[in-house]
Amino acid sequence: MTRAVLSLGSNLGDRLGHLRTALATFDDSILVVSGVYETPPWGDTEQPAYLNAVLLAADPAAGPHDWLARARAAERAAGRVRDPLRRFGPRTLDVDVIAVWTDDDRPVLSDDPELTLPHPRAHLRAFVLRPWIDIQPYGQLPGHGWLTDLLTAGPAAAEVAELRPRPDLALESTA
Ligand code: PH2
Ligand code: MG
Ligand code: MG
Repeated sequence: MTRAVLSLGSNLGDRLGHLRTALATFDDSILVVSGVYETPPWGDTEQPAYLNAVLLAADPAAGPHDWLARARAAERAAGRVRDPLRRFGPRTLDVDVIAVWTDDDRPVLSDDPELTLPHPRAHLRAFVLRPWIDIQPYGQLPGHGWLTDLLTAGPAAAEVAELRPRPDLALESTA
């Protein structure tokens, strides 16, 4: 059994539809889904705004790499085409595995370049931390501490005000 926090992002085409494709892929394993936020592009600023959300999922049979395989399946289902020259460029759907915990509540740590855990840039990204705290107010990012601290004093704190909640675009959980 593992639990995972997954970050969803889309800035091409039917953005909300692509986030829903991700929800359909994780389906029964979804425990809770955050609100949707409209967020300015991070890392590569010459691209449209993103819709971002975060979900918490659990599965008795899934190991860390199974979460990654499902994330990639969701991206394929949304017609994602990778541009090797634009690492942080636009995409129909990006699903990132942010952190994974075992059933005895230990965070999984991994420096595998295919799946680094926790996600090495999560602590820098308001578009991950802000939706995440919606669903886990007392959550911690392994290795970086409380989400509340990261959002008020960490490198992402300055960007929080630039995110726009989109309550008009709620993602219903399929659970
Ligand atoms: N994803 C990226 C690059 N930049 N910016 C925002 N606002 N949201 C994203 O999901 C995002 C990004 C590459 O993974
Ligand atoms: Mg990403
Ligand atoms: Mg990704």
